[in-house]
Amino acid sequence: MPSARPTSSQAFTRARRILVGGVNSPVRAFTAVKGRPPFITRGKGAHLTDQDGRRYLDYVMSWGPLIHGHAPAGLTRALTAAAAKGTSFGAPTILETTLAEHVSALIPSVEKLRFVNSGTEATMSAIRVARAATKRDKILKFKGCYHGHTDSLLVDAGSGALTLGIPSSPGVPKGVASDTLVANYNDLDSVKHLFRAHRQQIAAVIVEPIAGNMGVVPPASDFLEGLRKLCNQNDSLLIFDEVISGFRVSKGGAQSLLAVHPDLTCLGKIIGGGLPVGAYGGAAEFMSLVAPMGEVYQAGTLSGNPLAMTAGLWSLKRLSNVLYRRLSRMSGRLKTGLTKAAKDAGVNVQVNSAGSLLTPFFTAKPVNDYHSAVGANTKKYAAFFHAMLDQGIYPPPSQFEAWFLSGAHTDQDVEHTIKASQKAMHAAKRA
Ligand code: KE4
Repeated sequence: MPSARPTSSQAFTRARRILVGGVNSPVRAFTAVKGRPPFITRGKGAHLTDQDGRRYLDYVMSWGPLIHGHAPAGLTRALTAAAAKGTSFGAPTILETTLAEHVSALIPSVEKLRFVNSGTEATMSAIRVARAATKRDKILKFKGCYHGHTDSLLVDAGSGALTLGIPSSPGVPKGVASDTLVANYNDLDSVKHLFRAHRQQIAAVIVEPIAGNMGVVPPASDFLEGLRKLCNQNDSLLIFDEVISGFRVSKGGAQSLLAVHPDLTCLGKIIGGGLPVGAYGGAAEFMSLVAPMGEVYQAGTLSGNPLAMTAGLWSLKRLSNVLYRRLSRMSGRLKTGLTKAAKDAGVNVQVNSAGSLLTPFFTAKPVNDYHSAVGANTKKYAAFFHAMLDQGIYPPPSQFEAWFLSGAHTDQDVEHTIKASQKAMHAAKRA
């Protein structure tokens, strides 16, 4: 008699014996919302199924890569065919060139690029290029922005670091952290102050052009243009971390949507279609500093591997204005519905959104930076989250993350989510 399929809870108990916290990325452990995470057996379209056979409408979507949903049939076919030819060669392939050409055609500021295996590698490498190009050590980031877990950027970080309350991680040497300056998002004066205090010492400003890791916080109208001007005035590079916003908020990412162009761009998530990919790129004058053309060293065993390139190409080729219009329409409807459900339940909620990204903040005040984001009531979010999960809706297990829609979501899914939120808002009210 085959053993009965383990439940999610049994799977979690087993996982915690060998995997740190039972997970391979902290936010998945449900620490912020308490409870035990479902262990997923498959995804299809906009839905997940767990070990217990429960089905969920998914608004995490692997944290952003799956703009076309889980396991689209065409992608599965393309990956199966690619895998049959080999998973990795450690040698160049035309696939890498073709995907790079697609990225550059959609994001023209990326004249030359390098594929890596994660967003962390992309931002880490872009910082290295900026330091080499300017011969300066300091970098400037924003409180609550998350750029992956490289030492110099794990200072006042967002996402999982903010979720777990460790925005500046132990293990980051003081010497490294001292070269990381931190300003406030949407506060140009805080940036001007640091440029004045560290004249000609700042190699680069790195920013999420539309912040997703405090929850969704769009830029104020003058913010990005202001950063562009300050970087020009101070001979510093402007780096857009578009790991979330790239190909998410428009075909050309945030820089195309908002018409502000960085010197370097970091990408990930959607360009891998659910396989591990990152990329960094920008003006050829800067990227030519990278080995083997230049002396800035960066390398990776599986960088540009044929499976990830196949998935990325499949995904980028199917980006269309029709898709973005649909995503924005569904996101707008969801925002309106969540806002009304909160109002009807007498709960203070501010829903921030940008394209198909959104976050319901459980607070009465507008959320436009780190301080207003962390003022949200995480207990109420947790109660809302579990009430949604109990109804088969799977939002991010943290107040400080973005919800992701996909082309696989439907108007009916959105209406179902809004209806479930009416009950979940009452759960938040009681928390
Ligand atoms: P990865 O190293 O996780 O591929 O990418 C790091 C990264 C860089 N820049 C931005 C703007 C990002 O959002 C991320 C990673 N995003 C988180 C979700 N907020 C990944 C989820 C997780 O950490 O498990």
